[in-house]
Amino acid sequence: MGRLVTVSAAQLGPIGREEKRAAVVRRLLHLMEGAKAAGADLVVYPELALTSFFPRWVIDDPAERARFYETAMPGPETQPLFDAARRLGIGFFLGYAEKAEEGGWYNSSVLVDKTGTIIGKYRKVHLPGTSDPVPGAVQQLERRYFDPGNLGFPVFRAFDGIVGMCLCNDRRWPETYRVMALQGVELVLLGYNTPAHLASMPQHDRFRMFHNHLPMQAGAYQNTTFVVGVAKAGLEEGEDLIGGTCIIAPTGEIVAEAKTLGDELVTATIDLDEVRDCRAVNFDFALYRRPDQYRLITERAGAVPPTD
Ligand code: ING
Repeated sequence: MGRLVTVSAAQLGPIGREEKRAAVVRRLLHLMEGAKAAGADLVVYPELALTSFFPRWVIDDPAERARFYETAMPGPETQPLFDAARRLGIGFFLGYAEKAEEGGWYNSSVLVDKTGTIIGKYRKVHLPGTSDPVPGAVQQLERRYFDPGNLGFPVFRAFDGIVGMCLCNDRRWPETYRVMALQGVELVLLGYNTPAHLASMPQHDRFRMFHNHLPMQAGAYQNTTFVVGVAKAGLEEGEDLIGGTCIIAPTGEIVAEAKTLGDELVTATIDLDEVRDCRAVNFDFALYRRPDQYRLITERAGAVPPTD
């Protein structure tokens, strides 16, 4: 009998700019109750799951911008989530915009156990887009509204395994999974807000879902870990966001996937012991990896071609 964990990926449909936190939390609670009814030990919400994806707008008024951040987690408006987790006996991952007590603004997530206690926090490392507005109506201003994550890629003993977190663009970078895999991660939880159209590269629109699943499947396979990727989806304030919420096995196969662009639970029971079997096939890190030959990965940010 393996280490069975039932996970519910809780995809969210659009969240309006003026949608009240309490209304969003009611949607999250409804999904949490559905996850519990499906037998889930853990429910995974998207990135920035409490608000509309506000980096799509230029927001110069500091008070208006502050509206989108949480000054405490839990705070008064999110406390019901923690209370429900304790009452139902289910854990959760929640993505949110964090105004840090020590200063700084982060695109963050928390991992919460079945008693409603925060096990760990993550702050998004890879911030896409621009610091300044670009021509056009739809922006990607995460580098304007968030500081780079400063907590690394921690992993936590939870849900009978080793669990890690990342957020959206992080899933496109192999280093994300590898740093967690070097700490023994068996289950990576992530949320995303990914536009279906990039004005700067319309010819890549046809790759959008392929480039969503590919890095998560590769990350799962190359690091022998489960990956749960959860979308904020649908037409949100005029911007099409992709769905594709999924649960991926350490073989790289997608074992469950969302069918809609709205609030939808995608649930699967996974056996964390499958990680050990996949590692045995090819990925015995200690035996096969050659860090002495990989130095450039940590020493160099941008590519430097040969001079000759
Ligand atoms: N969103 C997008 C993502 O990485 C993006 C940004 C979209 C980058 C498409 C490249 C191509 O999924 C966030 N929030 O990171």
